[in-house]
Order: sequence, then structure tokens, then C-alpha cells
Amino acid sequence: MRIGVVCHPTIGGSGLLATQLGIGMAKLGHQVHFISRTRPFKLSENCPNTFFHRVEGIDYPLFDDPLYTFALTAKIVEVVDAYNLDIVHAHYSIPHSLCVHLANEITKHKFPMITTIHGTDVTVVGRDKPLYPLNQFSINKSTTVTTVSRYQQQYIKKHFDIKKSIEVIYNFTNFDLFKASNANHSTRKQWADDDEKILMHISNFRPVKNTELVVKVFSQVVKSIKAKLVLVGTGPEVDLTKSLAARLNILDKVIFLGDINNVEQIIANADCVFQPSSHESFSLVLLEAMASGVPTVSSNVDGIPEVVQHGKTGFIAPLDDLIGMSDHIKNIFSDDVLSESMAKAGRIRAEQCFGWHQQVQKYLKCYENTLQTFHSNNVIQVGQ
Ligand code: GMT
Repeated sequence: MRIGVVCHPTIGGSGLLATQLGIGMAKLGHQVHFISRTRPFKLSENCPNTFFHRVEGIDYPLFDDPLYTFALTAKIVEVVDAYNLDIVHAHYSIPHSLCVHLANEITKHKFPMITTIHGTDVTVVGRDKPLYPLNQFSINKSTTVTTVSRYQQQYIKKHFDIKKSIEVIYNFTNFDLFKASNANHSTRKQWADDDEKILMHISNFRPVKNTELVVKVFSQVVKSIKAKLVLVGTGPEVDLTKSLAARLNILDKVIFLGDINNVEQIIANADCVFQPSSHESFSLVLLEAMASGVPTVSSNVDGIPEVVQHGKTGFIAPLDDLIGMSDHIKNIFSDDVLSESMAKAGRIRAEQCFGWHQQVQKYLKCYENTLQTFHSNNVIQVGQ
């Protein structure tokens, strides 16, 4: 197959998943064309069977902005025509799904399109009033719609008027990259003394990630256990988070690493990964922690209970239960037997339920079904 992939290129779950899936398809011998404003951050230059098509902004003095969505649509048309693409996969519905649909209307070379809804494209950004009808329209125009958890599937059905079935294909990660053996004493040493535990949080510091809550909970933990908080990522709430740590007098115990490209080398050094998001369709970070043999503590929202097994691979707690969250972290930090058994159970669950190979196969089947649906619909239309 010749597959087009439209995704956000910057650090983040949807772009990462799109890239992993594209590489997986390329490894199976398919030709994969990534269309994006910059090279997706995990797509290396020399990855066989993959192509990268950069979307250049449209820069005329008449326009105040680079008209990214039109530039993207134009690039999709160009790539579909030049490479005769069989299928185009839009990751994150806004604005990708609408641009792919528009491209399909413009080109003579009609193609089936898949939209994968990743989370905030329907829970936060996509429920924004002006965007809502555009989002619903383009999702309905997709030949196939998938999403990353059962929770997310039900959410879309409840909040949008979607006329077709929505398939759940869970996210996955690379178990050769994310593994416990990446833990490294000299890396740990940069952040914590040998008698200190490491609590880690990884996100884009948007309000939905509750990074202030991360700091509040950590301030409870350090009342009784020696520990450091390592924060990975950057975003709009970094300064707020820093100020809170200063006000709580724990700034010297908090390390801000900023954006990191090779999270796999960092995450295995944590003793616990903490993600108290108020929305999380799946949480690739929690899966990466499980794959790396790190117990997790998180909120019990949305798709998280489908990923984490409470009491087995980690703990989940209600969002307003600050004390419960800090008690869970303290439990993990102070009980080596518990921590080790969670580490093992996490890796086993990750491999069994969220393996790269099995999930790529599910997407492959989904592509094949989509092609079949598209071609049989076209035959019916021609015959009518
Ligand atoms: O979490 C974010 O804000 C980033 C967002 C993205 O598009 O990268 O993540 C969403 O997609 C990921 C991949 O499917 C999921 O693992 C995340 O749970 C989801 N985030 C939310 O639902 C908040």
C-alpha cells in the first residue's frame, strides 16, 4: 500500500503514535508518506520506505498568517497525485481530518481516509464552540474512524452526532526502546542522592495535565520521604508550576528538564511516574512507564483505567484525592516488594495488551477493511 500520514510533528502522544505506526507499516513493506509542517520528531532521515513531505506556509503580504490549513490541504493533494496514494490517515482530527477531506474533494484521485481521534481533539480543542461543527463534519466524512480507548469511543458517541461505528485500537509502544535496563546510576545521580527516590511527571504542561497538583502532591510526599521531583516537558503552565514549588519551599527538590527527545533513556530512572490529568484518552506516558518497569500513580479519569491495573501495575485515584495520591506514592517509595511486583506486572501487561506488532496488525486490518469499504461503495455509486 502507499499510505499518507497526516500528523502533528512536535513532541506529543498523537504525533508519536502516528510515527510509530508509520514506521511499523514501512517495516511491513508499505510505502509511507508523512505530511507535516516539520519532520515528526521521532522519524529519522534514513528510515526505509518512509518519505517526508514538508508543508510550507503560504506567505503573501496580503495574508496576516501562513494559512497553514490550506497549505496542508494543497500538500496532501500534491502528494496524493504524485504518489498515487491508496489511503490517507489523519491523526488528531483538528485540523487534519478536514484538510484530508478537502484534499479528497479537490483531487481527481479519490482515496479512502481514516481519522484517528486521540483525545483533546474531541475533549478540549474539538468541543470548542466554533470548531465543533467542523470537527463533527470531517469525522463523519471519514471512511473509517478509530480511537485509542473504549472510554474515548463512548465519549465521542455521547457528545457528537457520528453516523458510523468507531473502532477502538489501543496505543502501543516500542519495547526494545522502553525497558527497565535503561536505568542508569549516573543519570539518576544528576538529580537525586542515593538515598532519595525519584518521582517523575512527563507532559506538555497544559492545564489538562494538572502540573500544579503534581507539585502539591509531591510536597506531601517529601514531608516523610526523601525524594526529588523530575518534570519532563514544557508548555504554558511551566511558570505557574515553578512559582508554586517556590511558594511551597520545595523548589530545590524539583528539577525541570524541559523537552526531551529520548524519554526512553530518562523514564526508567524514575521510582514512580505520576500523571494526575483531568482528561487522558489513553496516556502513552503511563504505558511507557509500564514498559520501562516503573510503577505509576495517576488520576482515574477517561481511558486511564483501561491502561493501568489499579493495585497491580500502579495506583489510580480520584482527581480531588490529593492525600490518596500522595499515600499511593509513599507506599510505592517505601515498599520495595510492592514496587518490584508492580514493575514486573506493568511490563507484562504492556507486552500483552499494547504490543507494537499486534497493534500495527490491527491497523493493517483496519486499512484493508477501509479500502474494501471504499471500493465497494464506489462500485455501487458507479452502478447506480
Ligand atoms: O496529552 C496531550 O495533550 C497530547 C495529546 C496528543 O495529541 O499528543 O495526547 C493525546 O493522545 C495520546 C496518543 O493517543 C494519548 O495517549 C493521550 O492520552 C491524549 N491526551 C489526552 O487525552 C489529554
